[in-house]
Amino acid sequence: MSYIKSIKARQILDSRGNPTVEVDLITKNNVIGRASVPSGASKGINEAIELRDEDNNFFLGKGVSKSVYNIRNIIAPELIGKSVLNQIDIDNLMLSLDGTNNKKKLGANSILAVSIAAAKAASIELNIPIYNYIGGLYSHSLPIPLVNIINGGKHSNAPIAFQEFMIVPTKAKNLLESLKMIHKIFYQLKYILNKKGLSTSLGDEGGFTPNLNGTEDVLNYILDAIYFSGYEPYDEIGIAIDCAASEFYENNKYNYSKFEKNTETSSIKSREEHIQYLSFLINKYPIISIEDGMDQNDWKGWKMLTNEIGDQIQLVGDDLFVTQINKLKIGIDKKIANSILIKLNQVGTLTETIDTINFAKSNKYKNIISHRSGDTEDSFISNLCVAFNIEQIKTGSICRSERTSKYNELLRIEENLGKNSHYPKWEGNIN
Ligand code: 2PG
Ligand code: MG
Repeated sequence: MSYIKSIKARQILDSRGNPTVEVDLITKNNVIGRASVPSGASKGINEAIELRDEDNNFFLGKGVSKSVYNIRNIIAPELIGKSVLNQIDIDNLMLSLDGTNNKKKLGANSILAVSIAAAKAASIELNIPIYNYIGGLYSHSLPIPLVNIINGGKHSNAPIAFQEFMIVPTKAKNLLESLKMIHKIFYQLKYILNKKGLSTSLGDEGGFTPNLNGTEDVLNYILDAIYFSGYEPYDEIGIAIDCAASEFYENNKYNYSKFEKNTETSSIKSREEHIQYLSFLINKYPIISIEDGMDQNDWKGWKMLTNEIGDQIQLVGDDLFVTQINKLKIGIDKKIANSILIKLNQVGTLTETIDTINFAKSNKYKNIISHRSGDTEDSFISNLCVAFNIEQIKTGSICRSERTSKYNELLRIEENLGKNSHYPKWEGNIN
């Protein structure tokens, strides 16, 4: 048996310079599983609670010393001596120690750091890759990346309401070829922006943050970058958008002007007008996926959007489902959206995340594994993708190390799998 000998917890910095939790879980054989947790900016209201110190004299209230304290003094004493190989027991024990329905007592950040560290330590104990430990012997498929190239919304100060504009190689033969295509388009876009005298500085997820004239201007620049790189829109490269609509939903309206001042698309739209606009966009541009097109509480709007375009493109629930099975169940019952974004820290344990992934799969909803806008060098999500042969990953731009750590881990996994690795083509409707 591989027993847990000790658990160390500390504060480290995430990609925005804010403190976050890192855990080293050490077994009797002196194997170390290390994990750190990311943090969102545009959070869903139903996410599991991230515990922060709220002491303005320490990292502007963003310290996580309470979380570290909880790991050291509440979680560790209970887990020490237990087998590291029983992930479900470990996670359930932490759930019962917390005892709340949103992990507000111990903090989802505290619980998740330990949960992932345990899985990593277990895989080292067994001397098998993390993806095999979690997923079993049939874990062999790499995900298609949805790569962020323009950051708007809460992730930058660019005057664009929609939060993320991503490009998606739909028919590459492997991950490296996907990244090569993305690289070409990314630098083509940088060249075009530069030539127009626009900023090429980067936002929170490593995409550009130019002062463009609203949504269609952004999409036109991206389309130019795709064409000038020699690729066919739709056929070779699709566009994915995360509207993060909850961030500009105010008084039952979609208020683009919250982020956009004096742009061509700055406006306040009713639910119907907003849906019509999204529908117009997917007809004009090679958009294959829209995430959080509607506000997290606007179930009526979500239903209308799904009826309108759900059979044409991928509609992803992020803030809507918050990786939680009970929320996803409502969506499935009401036939709302057709895909779910998976973020471990929205729910807080590996076991619950796997439950949600499996539930989505069995109901034919697509899973997309995701980073957070504040992230760390931890590349666990890459292993989670391969563990369950999940076809898509969203982990930011191809620059900034907290983003590339995920792509680099996937490249290592692809190499490790060798001739048994599978790389999917984009399935489903390409608009
Ligand atoms: C999102 C995420 C990740 P955040 O909305 O999908 O891109 O952003 O981590 O800020 O919630
Ligand atoms: Mg989102």
